Amino acid sequence: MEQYRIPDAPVSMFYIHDFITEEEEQAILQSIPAKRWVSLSHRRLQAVPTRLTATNTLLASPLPTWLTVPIVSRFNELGIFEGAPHGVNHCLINEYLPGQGIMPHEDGGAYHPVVATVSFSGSLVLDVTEKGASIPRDGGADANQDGPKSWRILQEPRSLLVTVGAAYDDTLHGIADVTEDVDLNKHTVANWNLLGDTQSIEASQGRNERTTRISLTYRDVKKVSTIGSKLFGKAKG
Ligand SMILES: O=C(O)CCC(=O)C(=O)O
Repeated sequence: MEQYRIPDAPVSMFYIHDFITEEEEQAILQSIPAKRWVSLSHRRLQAVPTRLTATNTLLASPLPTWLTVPIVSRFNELGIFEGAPHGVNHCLINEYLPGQGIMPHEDGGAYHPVVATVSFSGSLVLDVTEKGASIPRDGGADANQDGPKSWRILQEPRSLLVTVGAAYDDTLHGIADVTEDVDLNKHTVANWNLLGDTQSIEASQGRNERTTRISLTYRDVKKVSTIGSKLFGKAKG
């Protein structure tokens, strides 16, 4: 994974462009159930297999095949969830229209500290901000001696972003509710050198006009109850 490490970001973020092919992207998009969306104020969401309980417990049920093939075997080849007690057992599907986003937040203690996000359709900027002073200060897109540091990570369609360890524990992440990301260049985008296509951004003077973007965030929920598999039986593919 070392070659995919985002150099100026918190020490433990990785970016791989073209993690899936266009054909795989289309097949997965077409498999997302149209009727399971939950509308929130600034995006819509599906939790697979289900939402966590009030005690952050997952009622265990296998993920459907369209979510795991080919993505989870590629995670395994890269060792992304090595050390996670259950491997991948949960996936959140988020959809953002232009002008939608998600408030800065942390994913918290319900999950093993590894998140793997695969992006679909549009590109957008994920804003990552230091929570405290515990991340090594080894440079960054927005270095600031006084306040918390922040980084802009451009997520292209078909890319994978992996957040582990200190980046998981010590930063907040959010997506601005704008219709366009601006001022994108090698100085402001932490993963610029890892992007698949910088030319089109340069050609549009550092602008990324938002279109609908879908993300799949794969995780390992720490607390699992097997009552779920008894209730729901085998997952549908
Ligand atoms: O869509 C994304 O890339 C981020 C999603 C996210 O932050 C979350 O589901 O907690």
